[in-house]
Amino acid sequence: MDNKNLEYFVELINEKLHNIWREVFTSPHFTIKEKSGFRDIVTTLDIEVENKIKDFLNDLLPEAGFIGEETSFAPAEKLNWVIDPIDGTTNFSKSNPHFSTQIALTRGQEVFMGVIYDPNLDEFFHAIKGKGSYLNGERIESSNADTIKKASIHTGLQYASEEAYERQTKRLCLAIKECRGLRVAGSACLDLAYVACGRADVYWEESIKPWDVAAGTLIVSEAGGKIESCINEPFDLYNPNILATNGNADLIREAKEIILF
Ligand code: LIP
Repeated sequence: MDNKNLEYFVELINEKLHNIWREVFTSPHFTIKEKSGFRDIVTTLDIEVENKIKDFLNDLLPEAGFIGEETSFAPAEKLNWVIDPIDGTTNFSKSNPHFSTQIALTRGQEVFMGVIYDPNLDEFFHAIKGKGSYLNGERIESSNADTIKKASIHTGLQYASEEAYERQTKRLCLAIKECRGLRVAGSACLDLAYVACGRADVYWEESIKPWDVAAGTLIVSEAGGKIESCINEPFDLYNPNILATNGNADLIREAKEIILF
């Protein structure tokens, strides 16, 4: 994948996402449906935004497939756009301004480029593999926090089993005692973007989706951070149980003591 093309794609996607959200904010009407349960909802705007993004990306790169939270799941081994139109849908549905749009270009476990756009703060995070991470065009780097006592930790409350629930509640209890701050903000994409720019130092979450993490894994890695699994197995982009850190070995060791017990 040619970097010149990827830089051009980032520019066009930046402009397109600004235009889409300008339209949404002028006519923010939507209805809500439950998907797999009371905690997993979708609004009519999620679907509308995802379809607008897919139409735009299809013109940009017709040979790429789509893995979109609301409308499609192409084979992972293909070249795919991975899309979360509104990450933090619960926040969005309650006019909580902490949400984002995520787009990544992937093939298998490889992420070539990723963008995360926060339309409320007008913050556009992006990375191209091997070219660093940026916030509104300015280079960003993960923090230099070297101990959990200096760390602001983000997490989410997804769990897929009673065993995972027990694991997560134990982690939360340990983190409360050990870290400087603990946040459950409701957008995995922004949790990852914040690790990349130093607003957070650690983020973990189990049982989330490729569209919650694809762009963020690249943006964190290109900012000097590290992406691993928060359970004892290799990280899998298509079945993510994620642990993102600022890359500091001492912090990672201490974080794993409360996360990977
Ligand atoms: C959300 C994630 C968040 C997780 C929520 C939800 P969505 O994504 O970003 O981290 O804890 O349960 O999955 O569904 O709002 O796009």
